[in-house]
Amino acid sequence: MSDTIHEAFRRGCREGGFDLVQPFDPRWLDDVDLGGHALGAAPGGLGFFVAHSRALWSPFLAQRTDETHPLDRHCEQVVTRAAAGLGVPARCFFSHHEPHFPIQRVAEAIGFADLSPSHLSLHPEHGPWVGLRAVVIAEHAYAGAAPPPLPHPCEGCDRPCVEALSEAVAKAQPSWRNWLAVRDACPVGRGSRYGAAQLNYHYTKKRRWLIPDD
Ligand code: B12
Repeated sequence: MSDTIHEAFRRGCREGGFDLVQPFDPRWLDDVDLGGHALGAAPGGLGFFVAHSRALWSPFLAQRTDETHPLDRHCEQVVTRAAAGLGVPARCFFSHHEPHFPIQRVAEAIGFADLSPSHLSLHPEHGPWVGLRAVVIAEHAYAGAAPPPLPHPCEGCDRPCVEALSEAVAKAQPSWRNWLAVRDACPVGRGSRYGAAQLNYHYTKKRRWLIPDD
């Protein structure tokens, strides 16, 4: 049953471009400060962490609607639909909603992504080239293993991201290229860097970049 519920949810997310879905036990968050957000999980609930790599881009372009914030809306639609398909009550927490849900803390606690000194979450394979989008808490038993062991790639790294971050925050108004420099400084997951269109859209939100990557 649990495998089926995992697979159905994962499939729904993957079809929308959210290729990184990790089930977890909400009890792993018992000691995490969620900044006042209440998960409302009954003991024994089932959590899903929803994120994406560069794999998001094509499905998003194909499915997007003509909204002011097309990516946020796309995320809400895909995740809400996948959650409804679980067939049990479920709550969705989106990283773009305010007050902000501390999704990076959750990512670390469930073994999804380590936190770097530049405040970026590093996925073991994709490094900082992931978007963290939603957490879903369902009324269903979690039947998996303990959190996966998380590599700590910043240990033993020269941490070039710290200098890049200092340069960004030293500016009264950092440009998107300053923020991009922080991500580019990280040696982890360089092969997963977003393509030109996805990258430009993520950083500038200019609609002219809503085009396929080569
Ligand atoms: C507000 C915000 C920002 C603010 C940060 C200001 C601040 N003081 O927090 C600004 C505008 C500067 C920013 C910039 C960027 N952000 Co931003 N941001 C957010 C957002 C929406 C909320 C953060 C928050 O308040 N969390 C709640 C608090 C309670 O959590 P927290 O654990 O205490 O704090 C974390 C963050 O706030 C952050 N943080 C805390 N203080 C500071 C100070 C500075 C200078 C920065 C840069 C970050 C930062 O790090 C903490 C973890 O270490 C999150 C999504 C989310 N819900 O988390 C995305 C998020 C953290 N951002 C993200 C990204 C990608 C970026 C940018 C690269 C630009 C972009 N949007 O593409 C840049 C550069 C980031 C960097 N580290 O280099 C991604 C990170 C993905 C990843 N792999 O880690 C997130 C998760 C959004 C997403 N959809 O994936 N961001």
